[in-house]
Amino acid sequence: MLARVRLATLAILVVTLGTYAARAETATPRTARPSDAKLYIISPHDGETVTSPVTVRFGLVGMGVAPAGVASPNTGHHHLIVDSPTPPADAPIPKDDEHIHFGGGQTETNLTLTPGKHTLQLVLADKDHLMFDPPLVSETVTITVK
Ligand SMILES: [Cu+2]
Repeated sequence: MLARVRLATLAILVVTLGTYAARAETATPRTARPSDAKLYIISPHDGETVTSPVTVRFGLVGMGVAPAGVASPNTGHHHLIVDSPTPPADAPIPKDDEHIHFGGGQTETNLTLTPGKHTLQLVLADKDHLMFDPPLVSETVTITVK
């Protein structure tokens, strides 16, 4: 009886390990980053009422900015997420109106927004547009455009 239980446990373990190995092979490796790095939106502030176009300034501490495609330790480029949830960490950041890449190494932008409420969040990603490990994201800022 005990032997049968052990065999069943072993079978589950083998299946689990096999699944894990398959997943590890297909996942794109993410770049490690300094644990004390911090990403934040300098302006506008959360709750602020602004006029369009709004200047968004990107704040980064403990890491540097490099253009996309450039391999340099502890650097990345900014992504501004507009009116969209934080993108998943297991795929490159999408490139569309809600996920703006600053592959040139820019640290601010002038954003044209429609009147009403909008959310802004920064994500720093590596040269291949992949989030770091662990992800480096800012707090989400909610603004109102007049
Ligand atoms: Cu990018």
